[in-house]
Parts: sequence; structure tokens; C-alpha cells
Amino acid sequence: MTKEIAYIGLGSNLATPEIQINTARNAITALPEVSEVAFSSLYRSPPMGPQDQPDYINAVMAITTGLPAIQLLRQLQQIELDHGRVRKDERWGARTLDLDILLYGQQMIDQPDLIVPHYGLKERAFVLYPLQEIAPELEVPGQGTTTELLASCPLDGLVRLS
Ligand code: 5RU
Ligand code: CA
Ligand code: CA
Ligand code: CA
Repeated sequence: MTKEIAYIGLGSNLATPEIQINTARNAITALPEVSEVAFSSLYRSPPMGPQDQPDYINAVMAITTGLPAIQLLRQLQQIELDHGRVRKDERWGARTLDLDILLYGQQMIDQPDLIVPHYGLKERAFVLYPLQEIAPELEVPGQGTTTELLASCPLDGLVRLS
């Protein structure tokens, strides 16, 4: 059985975000064929994109998994629904829980439902800082290490919570 290390971005800005992130972490770890390797600090930041919504709490976790990337995505989408996520008309609006596959081994995936490395990774402080915290030497396929990427990414109001 071939296992990959994958990195998942977690975000929430509704319904007590810290609780959403912590229960999502437990739900991810509870998945069959998924084990937690590392979990970053929690970070607070103002919303990027539409700004008429609450601040976000974000974190990044590393897992090992025997699940193919698309099956991992389906499991994460189910956890989003279990956390009360509802589709709204407004793009990029507030949500109880958002789970993104940031990286899946060194694979580059380009399918209708799933693009890896994640599209916003290199310019989003709320992704890059927590990722760099748990994987400073990590090579982002085609883009350099997380530490190199972070050097040209402004904090944009990001605060690490203790
Ligand atoms: C446009 C620019 C749209 C950047 C999006 C989050 C973006 C967010 C999040 C914070 C979105 C996608 N802001 N905005 N944290 N997600 N701080 O998780 F990220 S919508
Ligand atoms: Ca498990
Ligand atoms: Ca996202
Ligand atoms: Ca998402």
C-alpha cells in the first residue's frame, strides 16, 4: 500500500471558528487510512476576497494517507457538510468550515474537481505561514520551498494565536 503525505488547509469564520477547526481536526484524524503527522498553530486574519464577513481562523495539518487524492477530497467535503456548511449565492462568502487539499505528496493534479498544489497557496499568508511552521523545508512542486515562498508573502494582518 503506497502512502502519501498530504497537507490540508482548514478555515472557518462562523459558529465559533476555533471549535470548528478543532472538531474538523478530530474528524479528519478519525478517517480510515488517515493519520495525523503535524498540526500548526491557529492563525487569525481578516477576510481576503469579499470583506463584509468575519475574520477567519486558519490552520494547516499534515497527514499520511492511503486514500487516493480524489477520495480524500470526497471525505473532506463530507466533513464540511457535517459541520453545517451550506452553499450560498455569494462566491467566497462566510463558511463554518472549509477544507482544502493543499499538497498531495509531490503530485501535480489537474482534474475538474481538484487542482493540486492548491491555487492560492503561494500568495495567501493564512496558508503559507502555518504551512511553513510545520514544513519549512517542504518543496512545493514547481514553486520552491515554503520558506522561499514565505519570503515574498506579506502578513496581511495574520496573527498567530498562542
Ligand atoms: C480571494 C482572495 C478569494 C483570497 C479567496 C479565506 C482568498 C479568506 C480564509 C482568510 C477566503 C478565497 N480569508 N478568504 N482566510 N478564504 N483570511 O480561509 F482566499 S475566500
Ligand atoms: Ca485515522
Ligand atoms: Ca479555501
Ligand atoms: Ca475550499
